[in-house]
This record gives sequence, structure tokens and C-alpha cells, in this order.
Amino acid sequence: MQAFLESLTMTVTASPHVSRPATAERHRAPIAQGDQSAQSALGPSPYSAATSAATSAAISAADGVEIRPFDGPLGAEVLGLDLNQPVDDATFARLHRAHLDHHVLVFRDQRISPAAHVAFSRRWGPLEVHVLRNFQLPGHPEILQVSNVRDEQGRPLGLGDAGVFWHSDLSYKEKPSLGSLLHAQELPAEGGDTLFANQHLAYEELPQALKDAVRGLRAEHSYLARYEELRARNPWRPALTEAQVAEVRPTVHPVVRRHPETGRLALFVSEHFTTRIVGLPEDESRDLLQQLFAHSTRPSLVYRHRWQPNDLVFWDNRSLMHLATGCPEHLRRHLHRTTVEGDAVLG
Ligand SMILES: O=C(O)CCC(=O)C(=O)O
Repeated sequence: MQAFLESLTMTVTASPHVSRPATAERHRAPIAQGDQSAQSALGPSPYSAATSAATSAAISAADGVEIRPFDGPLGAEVLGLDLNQPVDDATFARLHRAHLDHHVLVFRDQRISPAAHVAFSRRWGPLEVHVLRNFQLPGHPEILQVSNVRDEQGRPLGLGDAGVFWHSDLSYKEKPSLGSLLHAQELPAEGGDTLFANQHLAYEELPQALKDAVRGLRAEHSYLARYEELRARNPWRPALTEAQVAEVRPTVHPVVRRHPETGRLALFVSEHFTTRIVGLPEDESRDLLQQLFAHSTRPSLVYRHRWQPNDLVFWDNRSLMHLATGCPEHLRRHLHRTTVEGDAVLG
């Protein structure tokens, strides 16, 4: 294993991609193809970036919804959809296909209520309730407030330091999350971007020897891995009760996971929650994880989301890791997150 670690060379060259939509013309496909894409969305399909990007970008005359892939390693924006209205099955199938192909969907200009956010999120599966109950949106236990805003008594409304380390949501659970939907409520004038890194590409771009070496490995994930470190930085983070600790017991997952819908392989370790590689001596485990963490967040794999008012961003936790870049402390940033339940991780 040591030899593999030494042979892994990392090149950090390109800067993260920002949200430049590819031109609609470049990706536009005939309407009939869009309909076929909708119909084929429910079956497992081998991944094909070129064809699926083209089909999911088709503009359907029926719904007027446009899906524009970004010119980068992941992501697409969705225009012309009002999530206050129910999404019909054909449009939903297109969104589903696009989500599998691009891993992040940015729904622009969604002036929706928390109830509409929850209702749309439920279309993708049952919703999780976060272990830190005190940061729920009152009346909506499925919404976690990601916020640095304080109430009149000075108490934080939400988890102000969510996502300061790269992670995939709820990877510490036996069944980690399928995806998360984050809705902008109040944005800072400066900073506050979110980065997303494509873990399929991270796996595919590993040197072959390392790819083979990590394929059968398993790693432990723990919610507690860096909890005390975060609490030392941010004393407003509550101490966990015994019941909360019991809710987030460490779990073990394959280091390389198979996406349950596309079958595509992805790296599945993160600096936030992964504590060790099972069965390796401590120093080898630490070295290998450090190499994988660095490799999996190389700028060429990353899309930088610069938030616009009322964006609703839906990402696939089975394909990506993400990171909150933070904003100056005196600026307010407030978002609502729902988290869709996923499946046990396949190796
Ligand atoms: O606030 C953000 O930009 C991301 C928050 C995050 O990482 C999370 O909710 O898991």
C-alpha cells in the first residue's frame, strides 16, 4: 500500500469552475428526444455524459422548462419552473434524468414557502430530520436552518458552520443521504459560495494501481469525528446528549461506492466524517486518507456555486462532496436545507 501512496502524484492546476451555463444551442436536442429522455429516466442506464447532457437539455414545448448544463465538471441550471406548482410526471422524469447526469441542479428564482420546499423534496424520497433538533425551522422539522443569523436573544437560529469541511451529507449513517436541497433565504453581499466536487471523476482519474488498491477497502465514518473541534471554534454548538450520540453511531462503508441508479463508481471518503480505513495500520490509513482527500477535491473536479437570490440547489450526495466557503462574520447568510434519505452504500 505504501508504494501506491508514494506513486500517487497530484496536480493542482485548474481553478474551480463557476456557473457558466453552456449555451442552450450547444446542448439543445429535438423535442422528441426530450420526451424519450423522460420515459427512459426510471430505468438504470449506463452513464453517458455526451448523450444524456444533450437529451436532458432539450426544451419541452409542453412544460417550457429549460435545463442548461454548466460548462464544467458537473451541474446544470433549471429555468422556467415554478416549484409552487406541482411538477407533472414527465417534467419530474426529465429532472430525475438531469440530476443523475449532472449531479447538481440549480433551480433559479424559486420564491417558494417552506411547505413547497418540503413538498418538492418529498418527490425524491422520505426526508431526514437532522440530529441537531434545535436548528429546525419551527413548524418544519424536515428543514435544517443553515444560518449565521441570531434571534433577538442572541441565540443562533441555525447551524452557522455547516459544511466547513468537505463532506457528503449523512455519510455517517448506515443509509447516507440520496441528496440535499438547499434554498437561499438571505445571502451575503460577499462570499458564501458552495463548492461541489465530482467523486465519479475523482475515482476515474486515480492512477490504475491505486484504483485497484482502494476498490475493496472499507472506511469508518463518524458524525463525532470533528464535532469537538467545531465546538471549540463555535461554542454555540450544543453538547450532544446520550440519545443524540446513540443516533449517530459510527458506521463502515466501501471507499469506492457504486451509484445505486447509474451504476457509476465514486470515491466515498471525506475529511469531515471519515476516520480510518478498516484493517490498515493507523499511519497507512492516515496517509492514504490524506492522499484521497487531496485528490478528490482537486480544482478541476470542482464547481463553485455563487448563490443568486431564491436559488434552490439540489445535489446528489452519492456522486459529490461539498464545502461551504464561508462569508465575513458581520454579513448575514440564511438558507433552508432538506435532506432526502438514501440507500445502504453498495461497493
Ligand atoms: O451552506 C452551505 O453552503 C453548505 C452547507 C452544507 O454543507 C450542508 O448543509 O451540508
